[in-house]
Amino acid sequence: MKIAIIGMGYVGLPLAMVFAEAGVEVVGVEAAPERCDQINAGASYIGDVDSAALKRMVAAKRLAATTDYAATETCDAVIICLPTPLNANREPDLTLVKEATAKLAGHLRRGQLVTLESTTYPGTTREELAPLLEQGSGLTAGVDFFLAFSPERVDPGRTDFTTKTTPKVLGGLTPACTAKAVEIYSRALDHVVPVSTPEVAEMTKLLENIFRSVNIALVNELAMLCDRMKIDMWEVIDAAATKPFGFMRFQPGPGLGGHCIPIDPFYLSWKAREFDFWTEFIELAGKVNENMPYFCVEKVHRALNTRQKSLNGAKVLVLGVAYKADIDDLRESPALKVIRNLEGHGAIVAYHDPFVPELPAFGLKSVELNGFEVLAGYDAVLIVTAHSSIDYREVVRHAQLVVDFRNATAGIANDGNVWKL
Ligand code: SAJ
Repeated sequence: MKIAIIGMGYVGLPLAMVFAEAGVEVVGVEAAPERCDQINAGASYIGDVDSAALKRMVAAKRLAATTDYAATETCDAVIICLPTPLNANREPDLTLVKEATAKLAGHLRRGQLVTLESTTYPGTTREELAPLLEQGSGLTAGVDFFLAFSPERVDPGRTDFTTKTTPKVLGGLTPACTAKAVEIYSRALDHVVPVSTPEVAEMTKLLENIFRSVNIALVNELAMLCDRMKIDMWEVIDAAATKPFGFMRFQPGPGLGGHCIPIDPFYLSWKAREFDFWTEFIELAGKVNENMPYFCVEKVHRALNTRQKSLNGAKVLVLGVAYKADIDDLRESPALKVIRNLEGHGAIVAYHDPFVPELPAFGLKSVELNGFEVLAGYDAVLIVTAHSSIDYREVVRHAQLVVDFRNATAGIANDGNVWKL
């Protein structure tokens, strides 16, 4: 068996490795020549892919990368793993997927399977990809070639569930397309979950991520209420989490970051309008989550005020700017909105993040904590992303004032110098 994977990013390269390690020959079709060179040299640029393992697959001629779509012609399957962002008007942007599909169509062969893995609205596979592939090849989807959707479920940095071990949903244009996708993916993945149509598979991924966005917004809204009612929301969540059934812990924070949760729900709300349907939960969750960076800055305002200090002119250190703990990804990070908002109020902002050496957009470099003494020189230290490598006991011990948006200081005794979201 030989497969092609279009897009050697945080989804495509791990998937390529799983197929290669299962004995399948894989060709990665990647637009960036330098990435092709790195892959062919066995040098991984994706945290979840070990360079030594990559080098072994390349040496065994089970994995190679190219910019040339002609390489797909000899493959049994072609899997598309490309970004699906929102455009400036926060509408779905399928440009990359459509351009790749049009290029692929010129090389499509009878009997091949094409699978889209990029998160998108229900109907994309049938309404957008099928016509593009048919027009470019003269072949008919579901008759001459197989077509399916299979949502990616990659969580970068996670080790308990990996690309190989996470159940994989597959929905084909026809039952034969689904069966072909099951045959191909079962060669490499531990669990495949066939569903009846691409739309079911497309909607499955959106439900998964909207579920998170809405529940995070719920705890964010209750955190703002608890702030006003002087109730410790973190204690409430810990107590609620003792319920062994019917409850799932989510935590308030400074907002939603990442390339999935802040983006994916709006693919569905956009499509829903075509059906005269308003996805109010998605919109409301977006509004609540988008407000969190501003709520957090207002909290800093109040904390400084209790020390007769104004935000204007205050020296503020932000601890953690990545969008979530223990990774280096800045995409949609709420920390960036917090910093911009603080500076807008006249604060003098610095940051420390062991994973992010600099923030060119702000002209900032991560400051070294060394012995933590440096923290005493700031009017406020904000825990925006709680990387596990930082000793928060030392932070509380040295900082004049800590505003903790992640409950990283839970259980650490303090002299009243800690405010929590
Ligand atoms: N966040 C909160 N409170 C929470 C959980 C998350 O404020 O209780 C924030 C995070 O700080 C982050 C954002 O939301 O800024 C997103 O966090 P996330 O834990 O959802 O992490 P992501 O964005 O990496 O989501 C990915 C998704 N994976 C895929 O789309 C394949 C998501 O479906 C996974 O459920 C999630 O990882 C996960 O469980 O880690």
